[in-house]
Amino acid sequence: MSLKLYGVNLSPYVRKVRVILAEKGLDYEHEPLMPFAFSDEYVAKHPLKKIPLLEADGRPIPDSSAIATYLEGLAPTPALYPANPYERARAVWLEEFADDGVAGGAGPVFQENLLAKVFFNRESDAERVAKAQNETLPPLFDYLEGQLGDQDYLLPSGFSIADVAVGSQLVNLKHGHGEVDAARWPKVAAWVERVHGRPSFKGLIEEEQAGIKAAG
Ligand SMILES: N[C@@H](CCC(=O)N[C@@H](CS)C(=O)NCC(=O)O)C(=O)O
Repeated sequence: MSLKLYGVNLSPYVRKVRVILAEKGLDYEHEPLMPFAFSDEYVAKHPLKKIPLLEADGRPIPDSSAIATYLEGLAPTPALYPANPYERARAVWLEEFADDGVAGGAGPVFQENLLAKVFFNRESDAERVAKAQNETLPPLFDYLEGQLGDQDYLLPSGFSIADVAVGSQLVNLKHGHGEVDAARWPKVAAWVERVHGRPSFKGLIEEEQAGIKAAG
């Protein structure tokens, strides 16, 4: 089985897939494709013109959630989607909460405080950052604080795709010098440290930080 992943490592969706691959101990080739000016050949495989895309023995799988589903079937242990139907539905919901919700807060902070300055050579839009930090993210952190209760991870069954997906978006917040206020959301702040401290995340974060340092 050959696996080839397309997409640059600072994308939270590419990172989500790389964390899954690391958690499952799967080897893969990585093509750090930038999400601009896609070739016709790429668009034929991913008509939404986004990264990531995985090729499994040359067969294309677009979208991080579709890729996650594939990898779970390919390498069922350690399981990242719980077997219990309700827990599994919660895992899929929290994956969506990350990809469609947390991304809307962490993304602007990352784009304005990191990409604008380091990669695009323009001033950051402070108003956009303030809106993300003060309006978009707080209710999402409130929700996560409630989800965690006394648990180490977002689901009672343990580490899952929910932690991978939300944790991956919050790496971009960190890269953009945003943070989870530990005084206001102590459980979320501790959970972020726990998730980002796992070997699967830690290695990637260090690799990305080295790349950012070299670029800036
Ligand atoms: N739902 C998609 C989202 C992927 C996505 O938005 N990727 C961004 C990079 S972080 C992208 O390729 N953007 C290019 C564009 O929107 O033109 C997934 O989970 O794979």
